Amino acid sequence: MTDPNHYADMYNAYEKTPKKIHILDSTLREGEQHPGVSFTNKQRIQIAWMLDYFGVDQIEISPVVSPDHREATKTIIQQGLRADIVSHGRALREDIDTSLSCDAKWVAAYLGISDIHLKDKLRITKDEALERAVDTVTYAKDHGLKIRFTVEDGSRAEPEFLLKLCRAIEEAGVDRISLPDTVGIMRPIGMYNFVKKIRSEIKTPLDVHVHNDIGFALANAFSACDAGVDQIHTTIDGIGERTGIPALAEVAVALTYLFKSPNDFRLDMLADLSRLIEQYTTIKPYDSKPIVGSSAYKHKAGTHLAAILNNPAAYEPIPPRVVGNRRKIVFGELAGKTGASYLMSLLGISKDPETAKSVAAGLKNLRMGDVLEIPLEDRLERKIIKDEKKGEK
Ligand code: HCA
Ligand code: CU
Repeated sequence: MTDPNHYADMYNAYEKTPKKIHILDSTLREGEQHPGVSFTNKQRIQIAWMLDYFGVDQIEISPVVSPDHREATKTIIQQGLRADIVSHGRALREDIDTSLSCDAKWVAAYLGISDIHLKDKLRITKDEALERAVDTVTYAKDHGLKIRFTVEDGSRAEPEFLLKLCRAIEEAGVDRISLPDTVGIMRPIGMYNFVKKIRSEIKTPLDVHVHNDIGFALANAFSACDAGVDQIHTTIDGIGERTGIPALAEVAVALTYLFKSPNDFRLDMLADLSRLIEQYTTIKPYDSKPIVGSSAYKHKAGTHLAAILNNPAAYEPIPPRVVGNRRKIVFGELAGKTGASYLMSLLGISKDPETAKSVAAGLKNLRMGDVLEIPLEDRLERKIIKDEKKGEK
């Protein structure tokens, strides 16, 4: 049989030599802007290590928010991780100085450039903003730093001014530009047009940073990739200001399976990364959260169970083992004959179609909804476990 995803892959039309898309994880910066989230320095260091081991390309943290954060930034930079540590702050010399005091090699500077941010937040003119942007980039370059510049609220900024500013910082030697949809107002085609406009004139590598206010963040991030960005910002579980940004798990899985972007992510850490954040924040991801949610690999309806017991790929895009999650089947009023007969075989009751039917009817009569959930490994997994047990003997 061909790969069950073969025709879907055809529609997804990934390129013959797919582009490498990088991940910047901002759990330690954007993530800490989520209400109720504040990590200890020990936790920050552990999270950085785990993200690095997982395989993200850049890890963002802000040393300017508190002395504690400055300490954490310094320590994480000292660890010599494989990922770049990006020290985030405002587009001001003093924030670059703070990053320098942490021995940062990479910095990020943000400046609101939409009319509303210029007028009602920063109270500066367009010319002053331009000057500040160029000054910040020049200052960072003069100090031997790599710098990403964020045109905050860029999706709502006047396009000609946005381009003018991008040209000016490119001229000043900026290494990356982050294009954010700060208030999550874009739809995928809009994001595509926005990025395309910049891409057609600017050669500097681009990041995409998109908020999820209306639920389009993940889709917008990938539209931006189609239009030419090569790095997506994520956080574990998508935590961040308000409704957050794309979740690391969803981005990493989509890059691997839907974009075929070459990478060496350890996807099997995804469920554990989510649990770690849950433990440190007490924010539990909702059950149906893609990839890491507790229901992401549960199967319930009788027709689904019948198929899953034969071949889980019938109702799963990728196996749970790949992302560190577990498959479970739910027995109850929807289990049907196949579900009932499987349950009987598990209980050691010899099954015949008639009894299975009565058990299925009995499960309905109980009127208890879902009665029982059990983990279900696929055949390959069972074989691996068996082989491992053999090896132990
Ligand atoms: C912020 C704004 C920001 C910056 C994004 C970036 C946004 O909270 O500082 O630096 O790429 O959403 O615009 O998170
Ligand atoms: Cu943001």
